[in-house]
Amino acid sequence: MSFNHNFDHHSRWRRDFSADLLRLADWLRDRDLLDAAVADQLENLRQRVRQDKVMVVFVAEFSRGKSELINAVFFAGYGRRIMPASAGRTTMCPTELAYDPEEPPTLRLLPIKTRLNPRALVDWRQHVDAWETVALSLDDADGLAASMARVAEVDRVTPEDAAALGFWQGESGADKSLLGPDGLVEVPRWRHALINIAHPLLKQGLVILDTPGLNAIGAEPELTVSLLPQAHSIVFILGADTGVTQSDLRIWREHITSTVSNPAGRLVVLNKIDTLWDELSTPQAVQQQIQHQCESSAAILSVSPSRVIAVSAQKGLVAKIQGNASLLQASHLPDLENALVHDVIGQRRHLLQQAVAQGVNELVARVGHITHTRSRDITEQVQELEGLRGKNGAVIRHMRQRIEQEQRDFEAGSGRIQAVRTVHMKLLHEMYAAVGQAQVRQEVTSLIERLKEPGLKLGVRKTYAQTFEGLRALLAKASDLSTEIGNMLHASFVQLNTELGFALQAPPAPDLSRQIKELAEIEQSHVQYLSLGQTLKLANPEFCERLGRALLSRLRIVYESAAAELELWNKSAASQLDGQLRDRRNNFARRVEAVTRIQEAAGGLDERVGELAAQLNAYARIRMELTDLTRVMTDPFPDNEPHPSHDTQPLPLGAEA
Ligand SMILES: Nc1nc2c(ncn2[C@@H]2O[C@H](COP(=O)(O)OP(=O)(O)OP(=O)(O)O)[C@@H](O)[C@H]2O)c(=O)[nH]1
Ligand SMILES: [Mg+2]
Repeated sequence: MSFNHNFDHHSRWRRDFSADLLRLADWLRDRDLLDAAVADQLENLRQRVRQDKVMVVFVAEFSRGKSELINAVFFAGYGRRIMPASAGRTTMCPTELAYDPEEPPTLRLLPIKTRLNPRALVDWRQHVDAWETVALSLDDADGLAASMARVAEVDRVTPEDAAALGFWQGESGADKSLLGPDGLVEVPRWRHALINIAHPLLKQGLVILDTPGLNAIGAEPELTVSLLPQAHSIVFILGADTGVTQSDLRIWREHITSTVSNPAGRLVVLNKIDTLWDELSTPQAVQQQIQHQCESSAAILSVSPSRVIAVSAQKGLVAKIQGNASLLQASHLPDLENALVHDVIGQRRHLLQQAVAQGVNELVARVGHITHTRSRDITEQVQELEGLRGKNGAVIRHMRQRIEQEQRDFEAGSGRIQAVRTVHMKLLHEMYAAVGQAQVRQEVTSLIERLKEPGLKLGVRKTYAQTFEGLRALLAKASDLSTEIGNMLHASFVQLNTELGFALQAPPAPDLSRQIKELAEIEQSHVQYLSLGQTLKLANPEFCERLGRALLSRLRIVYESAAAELELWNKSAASQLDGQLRDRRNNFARRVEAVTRIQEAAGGLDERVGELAAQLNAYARIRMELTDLTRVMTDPFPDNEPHPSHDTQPLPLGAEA
C-alpha cells in the first residue's frame, strides 16, 4: 500500500541517517577531531532525525467520518472497525494515536474534570497518575475495539458544572440540544485520550489525532491554539451528502484557516461519496455530481479544487477487509493515501533533509577549520626543523631554549583566555535570562490577569498585542546581547590570534529569526481565534486560564529552542578556544621533543620532518575522505528519490472509478 510503503521508506532513511551520524562521530573521534561542539552538533542532528514526529490531525464536524477514515487508512488490517464510528456524536474527546516503545500498549484517558485545574494539557501528559489506564490486547481485534470505544463515553452533569467545564453557554447557546429532559447536560467523560499502540506507521513516528466535532473541539482552546497549528497536516472532512454546512464552515474558519498558517498542509476530504452512488443514474452522472460537489466545496472554502479529494471511507474500509480491489478503487481511498504521502511525508522529508544537510555542511566546515589550523602548525614546525639542518649543537640548544621560552610566554599569556571567558560568561548569563522561562511565564500570567478583568478595558487585540510586544522584546534583547557577545568575541579572537598565534574564528551570531517567526504565528492564531466570536467564552475565567496555559506551553517550546540555539553557538566558540589551547600545548611538547631528539642523535631531523610530512598528508586525506563520507548525507534527494514536487499526485478528480 502506497502510504505504508512511503512511510517505511521515510523511516528507513531516518534510521540509516542516524546510523551514518554515529559512524561519522566514531570516525572523527578516531582522528581526534571530535571536539565538544562538533559532538553536540552531531548528537543534535541525530536526535532531530530520530525523534522527528509527523502529526496528522483529522478535523470536522461530528459524524463526517473522521474516525471511519482513520479506520480505513490505518486499521483495516485488523479486519474490523477499531476506532468507534457511528451515527451522531461518537468520538467525545481528542484521541491521539502514537507509539512509544518504552510503554506497554495502553489507552490512557484524562478525566474531564482536569479542565477545572489551570494546568495545560502538555503538563498533564507528564502527570501519569491523573490518567486512567486501560491495557490493550493487540492480538484480539474485538477486545481492542471494545477498549477504544471508551473514547465515546459521556457523563450527565448539571448545567452549572457543564458551564464550568466549558461545555454550556446557556440555553441560547449553540449547545442547547445537549440539555436533556432531566435538566442535565451531556459532557464528555474524558478530556483527552492517548493511545500507545505498535502499529507499523506509528512506530515510524507518525502521530494521528482524531478530534470530536464543533462544540467539543471549541471547548479545548489548547487544540486550536497549540495542537492544530503544530500539526504537519490537517485533514478536514465534509460529507458528500451535505456539502459545506454552516457548522462545517465555522470549524474551517475558527480552527483551520485562522490558526494553521501552512495552507500546503491542509487537505479537504469529501467523504461518503457512496451516498451519491445511484443505480438509477449513469456512472457519468454520478461522477459529475461528485465533481460538482468538490468544486463547489472548494469554492466555498477558497481552496484549489486539487486540494479536495472525494472518497468513501466506509467502502474503502470494507473493500480492504474483503480484499475487493474494484470497490477499493471506487472508494478512491488510495487517492487520499497518495495525497497524504505527498503532503505529509514528501514535505516533511524535504524539510528534514534540508535542515540536516545544512547541519552536516556546517560540521564539515568546522572540522575543516580544525584540520587546516593543525596543518598550518605542522608546516611551521617543518620550517623550524629545516632551519636546523646542518647547524651545530649550540644553535640547536639555542633553538630548544627559545621554544621553551616561547612556551613559558604562552602559558603566561594564556591568562588572557581566562579573562575573555569571564566576560563572556557574564554576558551569557544575561542573555540566557532573557529567554528564560521565568520571564515568559511572567508575561503570560499578566496576560491572563488582564483577560480576566471584567469588561476587558483594552480589548482582546490590544491586550494580546501588549503581551506579544513584551515577548518579542525578550527575544530582541537576547539577540542584541548575542550581537554584543559576538562583537566582543570577534575582537578578543583577533587579539588572541595576533598575540598567541591562534586561528580562532568567531562563529556567526545565532539566528533567532525562526523563533521570531514562530512567535508571530502564535500571536496570529490567538488573535484570529479570539476575534471569531469567542468573547462569550472569554467571560469565563477558567477559559482565560486554560487559554493562557495553552499559550504558555507553546511559548515554552519556542523559548527553549532559542536557548538551545544560543547554547550551541556559545559551545562552538568555547570549544574552539579549548581545542586550540590544547593543540598549542601539545605542539610545544612535540617541538621540544623533536629538538631534543635531534640534539641526541644526528639522524633525528630527517626522521622527524618525514613524520610531519606524513601527518600533513594524513590531514589532506582526512579532508577528502570527510567530503566523500558526508556527500550522501548532504544530498537532498538520495537513492534516486523523486523530488517531492514530482511525487505521486492524487488522481484527477474526474477520473473514472
Ligand atoms: N455511507 C457512508 N457512511 C460513512 C462513511 N464514512 C463514515 N460513515 C458513517 O458515518 C457515521 C459517522 O462516522 P464517524 O467516523 O463516527 O464520524 P466522526 O467524524 O468520527 O464523528 P464524531 O466522532 O462524532 O466526531 C458512521 O456511522 C460511519 O459509519 C462513508 O464513506 N460512507
Ligand atoms: Mg469520531
